[in-house]
Amino acid sequence: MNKPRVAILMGSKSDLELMEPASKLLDELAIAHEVRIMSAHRTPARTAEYAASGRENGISVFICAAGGAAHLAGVVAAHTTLPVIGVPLARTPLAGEDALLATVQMPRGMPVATVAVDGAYNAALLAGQILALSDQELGGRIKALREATTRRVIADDEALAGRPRQ
Ligand code: RP5
Repeated sequence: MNKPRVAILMGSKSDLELMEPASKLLDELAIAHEVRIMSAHRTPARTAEYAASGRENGISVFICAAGGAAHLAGVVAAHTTLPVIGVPLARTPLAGEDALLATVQMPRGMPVATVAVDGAYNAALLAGQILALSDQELGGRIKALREATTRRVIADDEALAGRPRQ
């Protein structure tokens, strides 16, 4: 088995379903990854240790997802200089606005590349694009995916344009 290059972390098992598109896309792109539950608040020492040892364990990019007071991505960023992508999740009555602000408003010197609320797919794609900087074959797979996305939108448009209107 290949060693994971991307770590998908989430604050709770209850976040798993929302993060499945990330794992699925990394599988499609043949990027070895692992999915772990790490909480900034409930397992702070374990999370800090995991983040700090990421580089020596072969991780290149962290994807960190959490809802509510979403401090996971920020805490991971505080313990590594590897790139950290934050995914705010809509898990409370505030519909993700809380998690978005908690994830994106990092202090200078501690960046978290924050994607949209529930943006698991784009987080995985961005992780792939970062890895592709030094992996030409992966770059080719990402290019093919982009082309497929473009073709799908054009096909949707053509199907709609061909439909008679009242
Ligand atoms: C956050 O609190 C987690 O990331 C999750 O989105 C939310 C709720 O967690 P549970 O109470 O379902 O474990 O830390």
